[in-house]
Amino acid sequence: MANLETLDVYLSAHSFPEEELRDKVTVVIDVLRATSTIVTALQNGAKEIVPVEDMGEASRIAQSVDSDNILLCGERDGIKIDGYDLGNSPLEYTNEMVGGKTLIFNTTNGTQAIKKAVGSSALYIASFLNLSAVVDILRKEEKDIVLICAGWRGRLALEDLILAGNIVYNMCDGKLVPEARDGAKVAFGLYEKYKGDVASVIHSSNHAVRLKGLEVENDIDYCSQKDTCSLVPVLNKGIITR
Ligand code: 3SL
Repeated sequence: MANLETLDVYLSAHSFPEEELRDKVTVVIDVLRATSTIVTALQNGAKEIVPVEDMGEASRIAQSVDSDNILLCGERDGIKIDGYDLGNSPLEYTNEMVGGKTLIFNTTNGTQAIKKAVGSSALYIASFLNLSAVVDILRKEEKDIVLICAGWRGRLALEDLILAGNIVYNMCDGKLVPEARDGAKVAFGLYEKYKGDVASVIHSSNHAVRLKGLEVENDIDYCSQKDTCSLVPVLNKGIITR
C-alpha cells in the first residue's frame, strides 16, 4: 500500500540529483507530448521504446539493431529531427507505422527526464491517457514514490504539474494528509482548484501556446483526454515496454 506521507512531486527534471531516486518508485510525466506519445505508441503495437538523450546515442543504438525493425523518432523544440522517421506527435504513432517496431526515442525534455531516473527501483510512464491505470499500480507500491514532471528546459510546465496533482488527488481520494510533502501539496492544490476544467489549463499552458505555433493543436486535445488506455509503460534495463 502506497505511503501518502512520502509521495512527492518534483517540478522539473533538473530539480533533483539522480542519487535521490535510488530506492524509489518514479513516474515520469511529460503530458505535451513525450509520455503521451510513448503510451500511444505501445498501445498501437510498438514492440519497445529506447529513450535516448541525444542524436549521438540515437545513431549508435540504431546502428546496432536490425534496421528493418527500428524507427528513429523525436523532436527538438517540437520539430521532427531531420532524417528521423517520426516526430513527437502521438497522432503519427499509428499501428501501421509502429506495429512490431523498436522505436529509438529522442526528445527535448521527456526522454531526458526518463534517462535521469533510470537508477530508480521502478520507473513508470504517465499521461492523462493512462491516468487511472497508473494510479492503480501506484496504490500497490510499498516503496516511496516520486512523480517527476519533465517540465521545459528546467522550468515548470503547468500541464505536467496538473497531471501530477490529479494522480496525487486520486491516490488519496481527494483528502491529502497534513504530513504530505510540499511537492505533493502544491500539485494537489493546483489540481483541486482547476479539476473542473483541466483541458483549458492544458490549452493555456506555455508549452501548448508554443505548440500552437507549430500547428499541432490536435495533439493538445488528444493529450488532454483521460483514461483512453489501460496500459502502463515500464522501463526495464533501459527499454520501455508495456
Ligand atoms: O520536451 C519533450 O520531450 C517534448 O515532449 C516536447 S514537444 O511537445 O515535442 O515539443
